Amino acid sequence: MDRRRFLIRAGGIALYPAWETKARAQRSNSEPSVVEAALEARETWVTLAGRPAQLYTYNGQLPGPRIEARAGDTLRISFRNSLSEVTNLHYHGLHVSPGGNADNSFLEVPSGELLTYELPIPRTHPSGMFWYHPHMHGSVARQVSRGLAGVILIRGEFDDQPEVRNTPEFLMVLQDFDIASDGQVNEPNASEKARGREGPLVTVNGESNPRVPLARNGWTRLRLLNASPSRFYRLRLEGHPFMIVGVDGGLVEAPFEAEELLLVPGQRLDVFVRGESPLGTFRLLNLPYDRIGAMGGGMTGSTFGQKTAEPDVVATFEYTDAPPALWAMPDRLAPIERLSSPGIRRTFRFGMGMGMSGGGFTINGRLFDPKRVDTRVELGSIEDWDLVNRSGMDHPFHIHTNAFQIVSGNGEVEPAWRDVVLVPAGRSVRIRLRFSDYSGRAMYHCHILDHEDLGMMGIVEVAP
Ligand SMILES: [Cu+2]
Repeated sequence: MDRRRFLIRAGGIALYPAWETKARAQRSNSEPSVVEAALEARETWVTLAGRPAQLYTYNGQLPGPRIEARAGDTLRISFRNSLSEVTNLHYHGLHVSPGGNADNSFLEVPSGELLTYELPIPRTHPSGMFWYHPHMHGSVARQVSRGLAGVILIRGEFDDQPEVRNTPEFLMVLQDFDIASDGQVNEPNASEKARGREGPLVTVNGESNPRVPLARNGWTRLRLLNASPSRFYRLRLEGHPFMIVGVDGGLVEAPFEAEELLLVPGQRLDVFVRGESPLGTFRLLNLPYDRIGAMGGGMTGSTFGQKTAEPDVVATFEYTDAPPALWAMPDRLAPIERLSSPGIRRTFRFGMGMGMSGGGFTINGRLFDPKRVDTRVELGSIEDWDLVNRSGMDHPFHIHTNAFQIVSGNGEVEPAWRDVVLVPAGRSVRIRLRFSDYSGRAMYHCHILDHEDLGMMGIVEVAP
């Protein structure tokens, strides 16, 4: 057993860095257990897209080790910070406590120190794809851009169904990097940070254009995560529509087909691909998307947000012959509760004061202040939040602890719970939130991580 396998153990589950996985069911009837994992953030030379690069990793792996658990389990994560700078962990999308040693983004782990996070996952927690990454204010973009990200899968009834369990499943963690010829990460300048840093090297699980097998006469399940600091992915798979079964941390009510997927930073998608073409290869393309709009034109020396002639190839799917396994996708998955219309409505305006007069990256005109509560809500209450973006750039909004539903404004109105929503430039999106189970303080922010670091973040306090 190598050191990595030895270090990473979980209650009944060995965690290993394989990205092909099966929705395992052996623990479906077992009692909730404690899932233990040891994570160490450290600077490491790794092979990135076939070349050496000096990155930040969890346990030397890119992305970090996959952690699997079920609703009702407790995650116990012994985290060691072996970086030469302060960091911490956020458990993106999990509905767990934002206080104590749980998903508490106010915690800081100094260089050389150890902190044990303990996250009891409610028995009612949805199954889905979540992820962990640093949330150290001011350093989030830099630390994530150097590689710090890992997947947490919560398994549930859907995964336990024999057809789903027997479907090949691939995790695809999308990260982009800007690496110099000496293998060091290039740090962006001020205007690149203002736009949100993007690296020209697009990777899936640390590889450039990996080959992914596609089962002929069967389904292939893809679990996609955008772990990039700023880059949007607009994905199309040649010759194959996607069957979307889940967004962010849960299943949709009714699976639906889409020709393209838009994945903004922080978002996850759970999709199935029907393999019924002749044997061959098909490219997963990243199509142009303009997230900066009019602003980009005023900035020199940048290709960000501009249309390019040739789309990037993110991965290449290659058919493998397999016994027929094209089961009928159910019309209905989990019913999504419709939240009743609330009495409380609030407005959150994204602001970008870019000039000499300052202003910075703000929500409702204010820069993030860790000592200030911006929004006070009641435990158990339902609220509508209007996210207003009159700036010239798209902002993906994320809130910790509680997922929300989209009411109107960006076209994504199929019933689903989400924890990231794109608020396009010049538009407003209304979301409906319920502050369930946990009192305390949590954060909401733009998930373009440079914008978050520059101040586009606020604190909500849930009163018991
Ligand atoms: Cu933003």
